Amino acid sequence: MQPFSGLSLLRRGLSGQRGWTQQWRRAEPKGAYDAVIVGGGGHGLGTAYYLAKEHHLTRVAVLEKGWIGGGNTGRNTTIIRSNYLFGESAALYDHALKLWENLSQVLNYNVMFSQRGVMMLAHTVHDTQVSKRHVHANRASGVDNEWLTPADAKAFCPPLNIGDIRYPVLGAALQRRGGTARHDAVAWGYARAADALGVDIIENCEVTGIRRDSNGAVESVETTRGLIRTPKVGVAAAGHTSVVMKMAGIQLPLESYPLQALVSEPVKPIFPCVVMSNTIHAYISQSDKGELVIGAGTDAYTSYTQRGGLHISGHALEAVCELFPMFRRLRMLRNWGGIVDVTPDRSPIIAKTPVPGLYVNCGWGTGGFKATPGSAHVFAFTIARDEPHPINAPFTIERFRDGHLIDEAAAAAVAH
Ligand code: FAD
Ligand code: PYC
Repeated sequence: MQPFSGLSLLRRGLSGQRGWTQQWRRAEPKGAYDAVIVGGGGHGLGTAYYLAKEHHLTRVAVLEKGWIGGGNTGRNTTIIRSNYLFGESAALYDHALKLWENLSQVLNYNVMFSQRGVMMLAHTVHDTQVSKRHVHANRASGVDNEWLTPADAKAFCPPLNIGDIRYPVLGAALQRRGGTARHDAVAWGYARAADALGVDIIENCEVTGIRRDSNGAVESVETTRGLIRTPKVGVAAAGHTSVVMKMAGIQLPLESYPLQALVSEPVKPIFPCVVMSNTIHAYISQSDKGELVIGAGTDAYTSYTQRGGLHISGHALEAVCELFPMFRRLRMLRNWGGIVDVTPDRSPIIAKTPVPGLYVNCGWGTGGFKATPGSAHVFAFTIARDEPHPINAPFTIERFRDGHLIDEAAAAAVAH
């Protein structure tokens, strides 16, 4: 879209925005594609973009059962960091963090990436030991992370109460390169850039079946808008991955839980960073609109309903009020939930599957937004070349059989 002068912008606004160009075409499904991506969240759209941009596969469709970014991509609390424990994870999440640093320029779309720092609080001796272990491990693998005393933590985030509270702040791990981004801008930015490279983005198109040929390889997908032939299907369906994979006869070690978040009424800029507390199950930042963005833990029960138990968000709010007493009188405006797909080791699966031509990107649980560009980048490589990129090579399905787990339960930060 061309930049508008102030007057022309006003005129266009008053005329009901007639004349504004659509950001991506409203594509009709074709009969055949070289590759089909199931799921129009950040991971699926990003994968289609990198398939076209880096692997020159442009006969690609993204099939989305609802609207672009209407899944977890548009429901998350947008925390971005790469302070995971193991080398495999640090490589994956830091690959993503480096891509975030240039994403607005690369997509020519402002994803509002803000490296305001992510501070993870320690409230117990055990927390302190675990956090320090993460700090040392991260620094050893070249990922920034530093240990702060309670006074340093308060200096970094002045609203923090480090006084004599039920969960005293014993210190914090700070990743200064961490921060937030505007979640739906990420979906829209990738959608627009992929569309410009010829990718068809097809909304309101649910995949209902995956057909295989006599050799067992992927042949086509059945959708609510007709049959589409393709030799390659990449599934990036987050909380509904088990349902989609079952269509090809594959059972994955995934459990789907509701995870919820809420926002307050907007207030002036008051909160300078992101603060997370694993022990208390609450995390908080302030959006550019001024709302406090607050997240809670997962529900205890598996479910596909996009709402969580009220007591879970009540608990998170109590914790936030204890840590930041100045927020006690703020009103909450709305809350919502998303369905997160959780693996036994809390690390994702980005891999080929036993079905030739079928690839899966899932298991991000409560923490896949931060990985969006990196995950999409290596998933596109895997689909295009039919082999994993070195970064996602450890994130196989087989690890749950052969025991090469990547246990990131502590780094996942949200209890699940
Ligand atoms: P999604 O955005 O969910 O996209 C999957 C898409 O697949 C959906 O749009 C869905 O409609 C579509 N789909 C499903 N089935 C079909 C089908 N049969 N046919 C066609 N389409 C289908 N992560 C972080 O890193 N930081 C955070 O702060 C953070 N906070 C979170 C807070 C909440 C409340 C929630 C719910 C999640 C949070 N996450 C966070 C996790 C993060 O949102 C997800 O891991 C990430 O967005 C997953 O992206 P995705 O593109 O894989 O999935
Ligand atoms: O993975 O950092 C994270 C996160 C924060 C809130 C939900 N997930």
